[in-house]
Amino acid sequence: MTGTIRKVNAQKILDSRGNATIEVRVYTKDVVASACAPSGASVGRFEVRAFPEGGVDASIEMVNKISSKLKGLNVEEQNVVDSVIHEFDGTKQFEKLGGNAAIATSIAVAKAAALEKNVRLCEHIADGRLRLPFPLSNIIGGGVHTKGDSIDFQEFLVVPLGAKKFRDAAVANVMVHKEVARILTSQRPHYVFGRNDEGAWAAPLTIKEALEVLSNAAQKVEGELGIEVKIGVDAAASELWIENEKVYVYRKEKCKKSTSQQLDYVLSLIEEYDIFYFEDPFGEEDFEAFAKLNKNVSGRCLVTGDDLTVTNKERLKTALERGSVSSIIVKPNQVGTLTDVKETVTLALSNNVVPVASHRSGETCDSALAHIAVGLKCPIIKIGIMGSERMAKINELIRLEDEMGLRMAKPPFSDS
Ligand code: 2PG
Ligand code: MG
Repeated sequence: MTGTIRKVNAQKILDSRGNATIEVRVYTKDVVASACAPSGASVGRFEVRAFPEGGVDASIEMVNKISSKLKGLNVEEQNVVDSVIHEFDGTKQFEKLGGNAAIATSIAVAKAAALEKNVRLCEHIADGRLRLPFPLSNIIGGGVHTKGDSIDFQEFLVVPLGAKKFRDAAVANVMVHKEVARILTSQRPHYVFGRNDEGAWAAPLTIKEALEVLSNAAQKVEGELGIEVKIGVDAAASELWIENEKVYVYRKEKCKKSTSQQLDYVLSLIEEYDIFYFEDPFGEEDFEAFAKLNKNVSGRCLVTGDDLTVTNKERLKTALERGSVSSIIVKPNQVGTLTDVKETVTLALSNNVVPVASHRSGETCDSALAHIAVGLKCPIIKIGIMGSERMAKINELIRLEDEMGLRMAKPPFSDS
């Protein structure tokens, strides 16, 4: 029958950091579809496990085993496939199969269904009107994505919310990236600058220096293009938190902050630099501190959960009850199946929480994330702007814009 799964298998490939990851292939009579899983470096405690004990090889063995359970199912029935994946694993955290194998299988099935129907992946997973997301791009990087004496916060980002076309938005982010390099090299002519895991500039800066350089570059590009360019931060604060001492440790800046000092500090940065987007300002268990910040900046700055919510519906429910976030990161491999991703995004959207489809620091050239963002109506996609593995998603969105004539999503906090 059309769309019936004949077999599923997997292969060990390398990600953008050169680390092993998994690619899964799904075969029907007429099509073969494959999907690759990325990997994080700042991994949340509540994410599913990327690989089981035994790593990628053990995961591949498991995919060979799940093949007989998926054989005979139809690629159209994503829910059924995803529940078989859950049942087969039997653990909450995908400890047996590994979340990376689970998500790669789930997405490969969706890709096969799209191929069978001769439609694009975003059209297959969508219900309703398709819109293009605004690219939120990492321009200056620190934390665990950057080697050496790196900036204490992980990411300094921009999002060109004034762009009317995705292509213009992507170009704006590229221009900010280039302008930051120009400013840095003119300020420090004797340094050599390099790019980190996500293609962001690695630079010997303090947090405020990074924000200063980023703001200046964003303003310059804003003036040149006439497009509003907002700035954002991912503090990845779980990486700074020391549970025993109940403090955030800023290794580079040589200081420690209690939770209330962290709140004051984040608030002061939002005010001073007009920050539009703030991800993981507190540790992954602190729904309360998130809520205090969210209340203070509501309507002007997105307070985004990543390690806090881990694309998990139950954790999002807790965040909603407490008013902790106005936005959440959507990383498919944090949760393991496309059905889980959809449920989390639907819950977010129906509560006016902005879902931000997101890459991982270790990526592949798979462009499915672009389709997931479009198909599931995420108004923002967090994706770097340099490196082929990031460009694979950017260019896919440019293609979707050109070929399908899609329009941009509505920017958060706007009535347009
Ligand atoms: C993050 C991500 C992506 P990682 O913290 O948001 O930028 O990093 O994939 O290492 O978790
Ligand atoms: Mg993050």
